[in-house]
Amino acid sequence: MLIKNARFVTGFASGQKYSEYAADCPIPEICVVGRSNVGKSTFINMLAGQNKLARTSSTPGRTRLINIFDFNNGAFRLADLPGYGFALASKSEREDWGGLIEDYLQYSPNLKHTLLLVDSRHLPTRQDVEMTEYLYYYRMPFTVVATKCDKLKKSALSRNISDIAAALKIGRDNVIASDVSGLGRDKICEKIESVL
Ligand SMILES: Nc1nc2c(ncn2[C@@H]2O[C@H](COP(=O)(O)OP(=O)(O)OP(=O)(O)O)[C@@H](O)[C@H]2O)c(=O)[nH]1
Ligand SMILES: [Mg+2]
Repeated sequence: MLIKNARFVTGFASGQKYSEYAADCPIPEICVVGRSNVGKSTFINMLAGQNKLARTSSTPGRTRLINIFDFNNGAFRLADLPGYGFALASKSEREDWGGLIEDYLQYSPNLKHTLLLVDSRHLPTRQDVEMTEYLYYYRMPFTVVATKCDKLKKSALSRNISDIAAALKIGRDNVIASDVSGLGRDKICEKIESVL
């Protein structure tokens, strides 16, 4: 799968609005989930080959909506979701975001696959583990993507990928190493192709 073009479609503040909309345009969708600041929006830009498609920020809590991006003129869509576990958000906001992520996962009619992003420098958080348990429970296929690999030396990266896979109880081959410079792009594109 070669990515030829990408564009922002629209953002949704409620799971219900989103699912009404999505039911009317059955384009296969892949979502990007993970903790706040892990690099979800940066990852989407990296795949698209565009710097400013999805808004990124060094401050956690940038993405607050379900943002939908169209790739290759309707071949598939990516959903950029708000991050979880942002400690500085007010309690109601934190709960809202959790709600929005879960609403998306439960009610997205076109969801085919989930990309769970984790930080390559750290072991998965409790919420990352809960997310994998959630996806297993609902039998939703997913792939783990380790972000920010440019920040690690090769030997540390290899060790961390093994540790992340073990912590999430998945095979090492199910963790794709990625970074903003394009590492992992080909593997992700292959994965998307196999999902479609
Ligand atoms: N060095 C490096 N920095 C990265 C990489 N990916 C993301 N970042 C940085 O990490 C910060 C967060 O990136 P975002 O893409 O906004 O993260 P997000 O997961 O969308 O965050 P929320 O929308 O708040 O949930 C930004 O300062 C990015 O520049 C990467 O591969 N390498
Ligand atoms: Mg974001």
